[in-house]
Amino acid sequence: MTLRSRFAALTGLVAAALIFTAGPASAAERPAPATAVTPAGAAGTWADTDCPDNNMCAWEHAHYGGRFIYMGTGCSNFTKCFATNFGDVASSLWNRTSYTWCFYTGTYYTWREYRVPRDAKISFLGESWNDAFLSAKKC
Ligand SMILES: [Ca+2]
Repeated sequence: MTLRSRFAALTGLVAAALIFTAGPASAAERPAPATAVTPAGAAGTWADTDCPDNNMCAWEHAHYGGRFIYMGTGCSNFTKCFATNFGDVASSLWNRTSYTWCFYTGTYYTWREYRVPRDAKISFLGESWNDAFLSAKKC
C-alpha cells in the first residue's frame, strides 16, 4: 500500500464516520422543550400542539416553528432561564393561561412592553416586535 492509497483509505473512514454521526434526528429523539421550571435541551421542530395548557408558549419562528419554550410564571432573562438562549428569538406566541402576559424588550421587565391577552394566539409578532423579547411575566 502506497502512502497515497493509505491516506485515501483513512480519509474515506473519516468521511464515513461523519456521515454516520451527522444524520438527522428522528422525531422520537426530539428533546424536551426548555421551560422555566425544567430546563432541557431545545432543538428540533415544534408545533402549536406542543404548547401545554396553562402555559405561555413562544417559538423561534413564525407559525409556531423552530425552537420552543413555555412558561408557567415568567422569566426575567430569556438568555438564562432556559437550557437554550432564547433572547431576541421569539417570533410567535400562544397564551394558554387565563391571564394577560407582558413581554419586554429588556431583561427584568424593562424597556418596551407588549401585552398578550389571555388565549391570544399570535402566528407572527410583526416587524416591530419580532426577535425582540428578553423577559416576560403575568402583567
Ligand atoms: Ca425568530
